[in-house]
Amino acid sequence: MAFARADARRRRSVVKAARPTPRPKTPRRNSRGRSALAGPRSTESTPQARNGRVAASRAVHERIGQQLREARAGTDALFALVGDDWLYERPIPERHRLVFYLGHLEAFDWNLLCRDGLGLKPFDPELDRLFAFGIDPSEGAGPKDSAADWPALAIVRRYGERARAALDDALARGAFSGRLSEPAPDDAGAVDLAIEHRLMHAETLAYLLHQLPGHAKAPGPLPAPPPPAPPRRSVEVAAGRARLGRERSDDSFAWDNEYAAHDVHVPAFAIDSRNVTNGEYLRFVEAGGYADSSLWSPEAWRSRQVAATVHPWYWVKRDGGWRYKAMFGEVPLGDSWPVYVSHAEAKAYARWRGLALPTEAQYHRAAFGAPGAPRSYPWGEATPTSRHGVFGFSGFDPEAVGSHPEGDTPEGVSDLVGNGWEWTASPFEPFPGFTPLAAYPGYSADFFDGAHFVLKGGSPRTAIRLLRRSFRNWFQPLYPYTYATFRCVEARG
Ligand code: AVJ
Ligand code: FE
Repeated sequence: MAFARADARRRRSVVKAARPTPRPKTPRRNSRGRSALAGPRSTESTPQARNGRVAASRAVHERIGQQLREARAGTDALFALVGDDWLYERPIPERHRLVFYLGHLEAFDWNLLCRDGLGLKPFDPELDRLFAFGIDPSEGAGPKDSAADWPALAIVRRYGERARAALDDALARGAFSGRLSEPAPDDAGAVDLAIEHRLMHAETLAYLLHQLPGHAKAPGPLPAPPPPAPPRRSVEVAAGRARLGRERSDDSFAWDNEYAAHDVHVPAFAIDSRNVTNGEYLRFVEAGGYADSSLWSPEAWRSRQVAATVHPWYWVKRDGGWRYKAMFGEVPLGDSWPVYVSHAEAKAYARWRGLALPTEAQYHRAAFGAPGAPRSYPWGEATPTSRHGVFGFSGFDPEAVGSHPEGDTPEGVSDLVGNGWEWTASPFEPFPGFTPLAAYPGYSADFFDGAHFVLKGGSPRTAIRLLRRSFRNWFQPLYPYTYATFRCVEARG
C-alpha cells in the first residue's frame, strides 16, 4: 500500500533527523531540554513543597482533565481546518512545518507530565526528541529541513494517540500531586502549564494557518466592513505607582516570568484611548513612513521586511486598492480595525507622530490602575466575556476599535485586553526575584536576550485564562505575523 510505503520511507528519515545533525546555525530552542528536576527537591521545607506532596484532589483532577480536553479540542479543530497535504508546508519561514506542531503538542505533554513527571517508560524516544522543541531563529537563519525529513502523518497521529492515552490514564488514576503554583512536573499545576502551553500554540498555530491560501483551508467567515472608528482621545494618567507581576501566595498556575510582584513609579503620561487603526496607519504609509530611515532602528531598516515590503504584512495591494488578508480570504481593508504590525512598524509610526510606545509599566498603570486599588481587568473584576472585548477564540480577525465599551477602563481607554496584543517599548526581561520554573527552565530564560519585546493584552485568538493581569507575551521586533497592534503615549511634565 502506498501509505505504508510512505510511512516506511519517512520513518527512516526521522532516524536521520533525530540524530544531532550539524546545522550552519543552531536555531534557538524553546526549552533547555529535559527537566532539571530529577530526584528529591531541594525546597522541601517551604509550605508549598510540603503541600505539593499531597495527592491532588479528585476535583482538581477533574478540572485539569476537563480543561485539557477543551484545549485539545481547540487545537484539533485548527488542524482539521487544513487538508493533510498542507501539513508538510512551512507557512512562516522562521518556524517549523505544520506537522511539527501536530507532534509537538503531544510530545510536550508526554515529556513533561508522563516521562519526566510520573517516570513512565518512553514508547518512542526518537519522536519524544524530534517533537520536543520549537524554534525562534533570528531573521535569515531559518530552518532548512525538507518535508521528507518528517515522519508520515499516520506515525505522528499514532504517537499522539498513545501520548494522550497515557496522560488520560494518569489523570483518571489521580496521579498528580497537589501543588498548582510553581509546580514540579508531577504536580497538578504542571498540567495547567501544559494546558497553557497548548493554548498559546492554539494562537501561534492560527498565525501559521493564516499564511496559507484560502483554498488550503475549510471555508470560514470573512469579516464584514466595520463601522467607523470612534474618535481618538488622549487620556491623561497622573504620576504614581503601577504594580507589575504576581504575588507568590496566589495558589494557581502562572509562568516564571510573571513573578515576582513589585511596584514601579511611573511619571505622568497621556495614552491614546484606542488603538491605531488601519485607516490611520495608511496615512503613515502614504506619507512615505517606510522610506524615512530616521524613523527606524538600523536593524529594522536593514531587515528583509522593510526592504521588501512597504506596508503591514496583513495588507495586500490589488489593482491600486488595499485589501486585508483575513483568515479565510481577502477582503477590503477595514479602516477601523486595529492595525496589526511588527514592533518595528509600531515604533516607526509612533516616532512619526512624535510619540512613543507605552512601556510595560505605563500599560499596567493605564489598564489596571494604582497598586492601592488594582483592577484584575481594565473594566474591573468581572470575568472576561464577549461583552468585554475580542478574545477567547471569538473569531479569527479583528473588529472595529472601541466596539466593546463594557471592556473600557473607567477613564475610557478601550481594548487594552483583546482585539490584538499591545506592543510595549519594554524589552522582555526578568522581574526582580525571577526564578525559572523547574518544570520548564528555558520557557522564559532562553529569551532574556534583549532581542524580544513584551506584549500585553490579547488577540481574538487568545484564550481567556491567558488574559490575566500578570501574563506576558514576547516576540522579536521584526516578526510581522503576531496579531499585535499598538497605541501611542506621550510623556508629560
Ligand atoms: C510566549 C508565545 C512567545 O510561541 O514561542 C510555546 C510560547 N513556548 N512553546 C512561543 C511557547 C514554548 C511562546 N510565546
Ligand atoms: Fe511549544
